[in-house]
Amino acid sequence: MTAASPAANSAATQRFSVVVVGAGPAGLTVGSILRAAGVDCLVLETGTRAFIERRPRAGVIEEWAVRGLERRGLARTLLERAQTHTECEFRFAGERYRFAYTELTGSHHYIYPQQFLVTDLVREYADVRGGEIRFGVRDVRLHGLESGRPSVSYLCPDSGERCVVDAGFVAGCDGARGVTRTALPPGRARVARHDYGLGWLALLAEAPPSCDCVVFGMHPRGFAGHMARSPEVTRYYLQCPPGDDPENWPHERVWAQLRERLGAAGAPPLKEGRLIERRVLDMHNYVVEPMAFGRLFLAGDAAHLTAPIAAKGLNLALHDAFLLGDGLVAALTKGDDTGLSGYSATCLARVWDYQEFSQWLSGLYHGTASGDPYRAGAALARLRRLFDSPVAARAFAEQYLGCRTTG
Ligand code: RFL
Repeated sequence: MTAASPAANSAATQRFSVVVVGAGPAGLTVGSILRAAGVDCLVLETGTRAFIERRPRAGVIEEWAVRGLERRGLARTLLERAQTHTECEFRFAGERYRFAYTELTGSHHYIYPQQFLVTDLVREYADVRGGEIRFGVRDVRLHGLESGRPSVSYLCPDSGERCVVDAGFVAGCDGARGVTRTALPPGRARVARHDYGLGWLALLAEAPPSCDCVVFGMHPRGFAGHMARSPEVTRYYLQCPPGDDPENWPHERVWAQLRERLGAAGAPPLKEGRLIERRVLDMHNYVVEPMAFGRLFLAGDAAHLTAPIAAKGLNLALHDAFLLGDGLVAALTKGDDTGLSGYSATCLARVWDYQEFSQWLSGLYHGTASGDPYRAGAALARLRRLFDSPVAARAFAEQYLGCRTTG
């Protein structure tokens, strides 16, 4: 929400060089980069610390992103605890096809649950680097963006009073449901949207992984996915109608559908367990262009959404955060604005690359169950090409790992 000026009952105004809205992977990474350079900054978060440290979401992190965290001193625990994956498996027409992407690229994936990463980042930002963070804030509003003297106000959870903070810069890192994106003046930003018209039932099972790698099942009844999260917890996906009610998916139906859609000759049986998360995600994407207005810079899901089809959202959030954190440090400590002025265009190049890959992958995952023999035939051709053509295989591996654009 935008407001011209803060409300009248403001407590004394404070000032920070940067106010970061949102303590997800993007916001905490930006904050940690700023603190490492001695820049004062404030992170505002609507959730509690316990809530953000337990919220399960992503788990597949690309190697370049982990190297980026490592270079900024943010990957120590991740590198000790994360698994590495070098292959994935496609199952279709009753057969298993192993795809060894590390052999083709020299690059691999890390498997590390997002809530572990957020726990590491909040500890590093607040406890180690001494960054200020306010949890449980309400009704965050941005002011003065047009004047070039921004401020951010919010309702304090304890007093209920509206607090005002003057900000040299604002980092909008408040995710897909945040408010900073809506502060862009109409006509100054374009929002490109795509709706896939389908849903995924996202599941977390209290069960060890059933395979040593990510598995994608292309089946006439719909796509199914298997992704390790930890030795005790596994994520599964089942394609379903958009807007479907998770109550339509009781335990027995879920496991029967997973067994059917992921079934293939010689595949080990699925290790079943209690379902600790069952939610329907409607598959849609958006991209805000440009990702900056004056002294407001958007990062992560606040600026662009990629449905979990290609497991890219967290990776893009980290890419934005590296560029934004480094750009803000250069501007604030050296007076060098080059990073900030190129921020939006550099981020968007990778964003659109991943958006296009997500489209391509959606055709491959969902064509078989589309009910349209033309799309089903094309999906099968797309799959076979990965195993018939070394050039196609390498192109896929580069996109899957995000290693083409980083070189
Ligand atoms: P986040 O993580 O949503 O963090 C935003 C933070 O802002 C807070 N907030 C506010 N704070 C202050 N004021 C407001 N008005 C606020 N409104 C919201 C929120 O409480 C939150 O703490 O955004 P960020 O940092 O941009 O990170 C993006 C990623 O979280 C997201 O892209 C990924 O989780 C997407 N994703 C995946 N990405 C991958 O790269 N690999 C994966 O394997 C992967 N799997 C997934 C996923 C997303 C999923 N869901 C639930 C959509 C699997 C799933 C099921």
